[in-house]
Amino acid sequence: MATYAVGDLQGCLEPLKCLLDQVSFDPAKDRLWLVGDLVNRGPESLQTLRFLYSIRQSLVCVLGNHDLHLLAVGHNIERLKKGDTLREILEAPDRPELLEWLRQQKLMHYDEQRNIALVHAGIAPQWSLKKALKCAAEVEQALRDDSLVAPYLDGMYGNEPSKWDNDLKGVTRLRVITNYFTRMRFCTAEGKLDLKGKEGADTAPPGYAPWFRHKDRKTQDVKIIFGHWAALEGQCNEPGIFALDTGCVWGGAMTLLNIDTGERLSCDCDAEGHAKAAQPTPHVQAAVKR
Ligand SMILES: [Mn+2]
Repeated sequence: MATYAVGDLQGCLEPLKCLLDQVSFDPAKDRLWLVGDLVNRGPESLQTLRFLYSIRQSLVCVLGNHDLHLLAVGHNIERLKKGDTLREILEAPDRPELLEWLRQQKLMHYDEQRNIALVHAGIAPQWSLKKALKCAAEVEQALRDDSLVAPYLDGMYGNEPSKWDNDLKGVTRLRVITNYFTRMRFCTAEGKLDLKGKEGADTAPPGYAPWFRHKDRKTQDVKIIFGHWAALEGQCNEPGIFALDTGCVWGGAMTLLNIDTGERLSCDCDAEGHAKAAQPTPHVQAAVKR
């Protein structure tokens, strides 16, 4: 039995299958962790979601901003945006079960035995592990609650308030939690978010830094696997922090990490997010271990 984590899929099914083939992934024995942004932008969002649903017993999955956007559109709260490739899901006969499965997923997974956390964007530097799990659970409960899901998705959009405060209430509180887990890249040491910057780790505005780089970050003793930040190109040079978004949908690659050995494989993609044709062996990158 092996456990793998894969970076943002964004509806790119070919590179995912290429990677799973390379490790002879067996859903009956192996486990696959996904950092979220399962759909959107890429060529096969519906087929990707159907494939994941078919192996759902073998998955650990956290939600990304694109997955939450799909849920908001699916609940008639938000409209499709330019560049979205989600219509095929919304018009699919199996839309109800796919979206229902999606909204049961978490914002944060923590594997106690391995001391590894899985999140889409990151964990707020001022939050302990316990605090982060508690905050994630607040959003997860709202998503699963038939009477709270619509107000949550409706209130989820927006960049303000830019900083956590224990006294925040209602959907505002849930919005800030969601922004940390699914959209964060740069923040201050106190956790004030800058949600505009999308470039590399060295492009932080003055006073800001990548969330994982703050010296007093309270989850430094926890390994963290995350996606969302394609400009990092899978590298963050921070012990115990594993960046897996390598921009498959932008002509980059999709990355798979064997969680227990630290071995990484990648599958190169073309500009449309398909696996590049000639790819006899994926690149085996340097093992990344703490
Ligand atoms: Mn994302």
